Amino acid sequence: MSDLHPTLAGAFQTVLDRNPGEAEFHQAVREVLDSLNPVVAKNPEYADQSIIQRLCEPERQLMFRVPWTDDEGGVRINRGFRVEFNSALGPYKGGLRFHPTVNLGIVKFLGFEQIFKNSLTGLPIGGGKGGSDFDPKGLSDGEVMRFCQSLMTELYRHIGEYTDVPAGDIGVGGREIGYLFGQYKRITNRYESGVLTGKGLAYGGSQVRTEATGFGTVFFTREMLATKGLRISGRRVIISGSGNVAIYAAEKAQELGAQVVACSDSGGYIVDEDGLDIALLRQIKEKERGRVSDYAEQRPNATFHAEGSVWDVPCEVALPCATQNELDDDHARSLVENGVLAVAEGANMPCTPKAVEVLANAGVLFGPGKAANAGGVATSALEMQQNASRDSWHFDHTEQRLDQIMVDVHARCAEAAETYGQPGNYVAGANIASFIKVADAMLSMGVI
Ligand code: NDP
Ligand code: 2IT
Repeated sequence: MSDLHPTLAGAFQTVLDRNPGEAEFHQAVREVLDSLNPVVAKNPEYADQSIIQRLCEPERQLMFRVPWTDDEGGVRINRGFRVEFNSALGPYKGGLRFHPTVNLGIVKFLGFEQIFKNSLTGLPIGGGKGGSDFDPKGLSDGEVMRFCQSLMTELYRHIGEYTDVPAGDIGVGGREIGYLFGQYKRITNRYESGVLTGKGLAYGGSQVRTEATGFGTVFFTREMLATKGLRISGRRVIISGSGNVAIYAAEKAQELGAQVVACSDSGGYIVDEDGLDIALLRQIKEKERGRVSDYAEQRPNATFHAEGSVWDVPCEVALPCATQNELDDDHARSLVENGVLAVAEGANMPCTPKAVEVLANAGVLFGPGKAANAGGVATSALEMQQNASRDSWHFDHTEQRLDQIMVDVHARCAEAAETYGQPGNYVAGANIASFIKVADAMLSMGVI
């Protein structure tokens, strides 16, 4: 951590005072502010009009009760959230997370990250996030449907294609978005396709949205490696998680010739020296809603490990694609000792600040989440474009758009890092490039 410019230090203190106990939110804010010293020093206008303070205060925070009935007839209560963080660049945009660990601080950290990520895409989307402490694991489709309908019965009044456009995140995939869209359509009596993204292909979804976050993370990794004259082809890759982001990161890495040998879930990790069988993994995770341990049982050379960490598996490229703070400084040291060349965050803030420091000191290429996983939300914006024009693009065309967006995100980060004297530092580059665009938009619009 650096010593902060007085404006940044003041803004950070306000965040600590005003949001007690929200450790992940503090962490996300601090990481951005740590990059902004040279920006504020060079451009004093960004210290004016309380731009930094305003950026750290959500425009609107919604919290509501979500009652639903389980299959036994019992009434259950969850808490729903939507934090509409910043709309300087466009309608609030960001996913919904359903996981028992969700609370206001988690949603604020994710919403804050989303402002900068969305700015980096170059597309007209503001930042927001939402979700619930609902745990879909082990519930029937009917229970998940009733929960989604209840959540939308409150959420519908706050969202809209020009206002706030939710999508998926942990625990929210195609099934949940379908139920949410159905209830929105029913309550409003409007077929407003652009109100949610990640929809099914049959009703206004975009090709490549399912794959986009994982594919984009691998495209970003490819770009980072290329700056050192390296290729991903032939490299040994490990991935954490085995959900939406992890599966499609693995698929694209394999398609580009890498050997993907490990992935995980909250129960442990698997190693498959034959290279992951993605079709089998998808069958188990997406269709059967099973565990990685089930995968190990069905593959002759795969092993399941309930103890230890996936980060102890030797690799050249590591892609954390599960959750926040899942890769700490000990894990980072283990990766470095095993010769890792590049780490790209498919998840949001999976590496702790100390882990990032260890990787940076060892000269490992490091792609922060707000850049490396921006392909998901970027393709959501492409879905909004298709919905607005009542059009639907082919897979190859959409994937080419995503690839170019990731090339551009990489270039924006690299250029800002260079301009502000930190070549190769993608953390600084991502924070600076994205901040400048949002701050310029906010300055233009006056004090609102
Ligand atoms: P999924 O729900 O599809 O998968 C999540 C995966 O991470 C599962 O394997 C899950 O294991 C594991 N996981 C979740 N929480 C924990 C935990 N506390 N400890 C250990 N493992 C955990 O989610 P996604 O793949 O969509 O999201 C993964 C990450 O990527 C998140 O950080 C999300 O914010 C980020 N992201 C997602 C985008 C998207 O488009 N979906 C876009 C950009 C970022 P288990 O099943 O055992 O819980
Ligand atoms: O963290 C993220 O960028 C997402 N969960 C995707 C958000 C979106 O609106 O597609």
